[in-house]
Amino acid sequence: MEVLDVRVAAVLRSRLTQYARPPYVRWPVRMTAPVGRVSPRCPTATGNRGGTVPVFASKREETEPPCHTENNNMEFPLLLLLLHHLHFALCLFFSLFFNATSHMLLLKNNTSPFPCNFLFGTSSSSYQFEGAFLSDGKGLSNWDVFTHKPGSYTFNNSHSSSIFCTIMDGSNGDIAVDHYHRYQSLNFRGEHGSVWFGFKVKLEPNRSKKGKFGKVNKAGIDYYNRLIDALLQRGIEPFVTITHYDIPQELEDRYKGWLSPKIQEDFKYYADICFKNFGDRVKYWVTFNEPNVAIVRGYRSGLWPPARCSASFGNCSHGDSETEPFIAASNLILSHASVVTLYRTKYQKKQRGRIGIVMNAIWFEPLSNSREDKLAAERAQSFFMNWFLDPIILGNYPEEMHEILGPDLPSFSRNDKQKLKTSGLDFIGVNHYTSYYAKDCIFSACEPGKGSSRTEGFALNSPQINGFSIGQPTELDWLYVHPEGMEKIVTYIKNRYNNTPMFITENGLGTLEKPNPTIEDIINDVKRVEYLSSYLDSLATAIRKGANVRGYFVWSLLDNFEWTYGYTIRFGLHRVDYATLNRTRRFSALWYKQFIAQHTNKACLSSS
Ligand code: GBH
Repeated sequence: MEVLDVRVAAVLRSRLTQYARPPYVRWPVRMTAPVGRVSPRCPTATGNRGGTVPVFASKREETEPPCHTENNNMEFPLLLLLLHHLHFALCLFFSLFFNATSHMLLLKNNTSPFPCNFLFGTSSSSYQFEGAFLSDGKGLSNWDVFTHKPGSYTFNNSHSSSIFCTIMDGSNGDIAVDHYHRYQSLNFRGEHGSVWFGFKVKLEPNRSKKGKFGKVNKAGIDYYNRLIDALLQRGIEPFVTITHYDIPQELEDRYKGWLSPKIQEDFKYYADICFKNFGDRVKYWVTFNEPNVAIVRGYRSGLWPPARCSASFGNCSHGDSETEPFIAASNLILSHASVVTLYRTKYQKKQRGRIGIVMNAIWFEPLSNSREDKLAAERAQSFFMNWFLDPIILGNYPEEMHEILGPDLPSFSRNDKQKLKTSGLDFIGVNHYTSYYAKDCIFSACEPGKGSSRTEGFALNSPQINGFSIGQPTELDWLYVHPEGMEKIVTYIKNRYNNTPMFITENGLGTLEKPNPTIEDIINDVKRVEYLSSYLDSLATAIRKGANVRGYFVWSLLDNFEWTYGYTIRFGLHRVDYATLNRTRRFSALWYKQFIAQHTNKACLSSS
């Protein structure tokens, strides 16, 4: 059966304010906005915090571009972007659906190393795809607010004055690829997912219930129900992430988001709604996407919301890069544990699904053969990935973290430890793109600052050190092609965590597009195919050697909103024209389809 796998984001939409507004308005559509209504422009006045709508201008001015990629003449500038919705984004990963049974059978007479019920698919996320950021009563997420705030990227408007944005191309996810409105044209088969979109679940705040959201937004539930059903009808397995970076802005305003232990209760309440409403059909749940990235960028470098850091780490008005990431992480880890416990005790027996977490996983290669650099590579991993997986799977933080951080590492109470011990996870999701070198900074000298700080375990990590490059550079400064890293990271995780089942939940190559591209430029993405093919090869080697890997999803189905990079970077197997939102299938989509067909064995399908 042909199936696509898509990772869709759904969102819990918490409402801050009642918006009576047209369903979908985008600049330069003329509208007059009453005070308090959202006006989608980034450079709004500061000092408006603490109200119900912290960031937006009270009056819309039609003459100035918003901070999304429009320029004066075109509604969408060249590289633009997509969508995404609300809070606590629920991401669905739709996997290939092979009438899957839960055990792994190796194919007979088949050279393919991929087990016969292996899930192949693609990934997506709600803020990056959905758009419709104010539709159907959706509330504001921290990313809705952040992308409309003033930041350090400068643009000139039509009056030759400057506007300052948080996103490189001045864009945001207000529209993204408009999946919210395009699911009717959902057509995955053969086209590898022309469109789909996530759900919205909206929670209405009810302040009388201390620290909790109140009513659920029915429109949101309905939307995600329609989406899940549409996927299943097409033979696509939904693989759902409850939180892909964004959380309701309200939680930031009310108690500082992840810095407060109160978030554990709200997160559990939200997850319960997801399990209750969708768990009859969703069999793969992910609590968090890349918490290691979200926490580091939110609380150490301050490049993402809530933009907190200390002066030597970035440019923030508040924060403490040496302590807050560890506090936020600890609340997040305990939130994961509560939700796993909830699923296990209330739903799993009946719904028979599995639950895990997704980590960003970089392979850290020692810069030299010295013992010091080898230890540094271990420390880099501990301070990046094991920081989260160790407590969840092994019950406590890595030893190196205790040694280096001392009391700055929050300790787990006896109760917490008990909770961690009984929850755990059913699988580890691995997002792997790149490898970095690691170099010792304890016994040898390193430049002070990011990349070698105490918060990173005194291990300098970077794709290039002292003129040595870990692999072929790409158009993205953070992504170097080093396919061996796939086998190495998968094997590392296998050994450290007792061969817990793994899914490669993201892997892909981002590219830039030249202005006025020809159709050839758009379609002929040979580099992406080479990248994917080499990484899949390396994954195959790890599986042959015994790694328990059960699925692989390409990031991404479509070009989409790439966070700080806005719409300038393209990861899609399908290209999106941001002026029309039309999609064009790239060569890589065809190649991937064939790859899946070759590695799927009919005999296996019927026997499983
Ligand atoms: C994934 O993270 C995300 O889960 C997904 O949402 C995203 O679209 C995808 O990557 C592709 O980017 O600004 O130079 O400091 C992968 C880890 C962490 C890689 C943040 C890019 C920013 C690099 N990402 N990082 S930089």
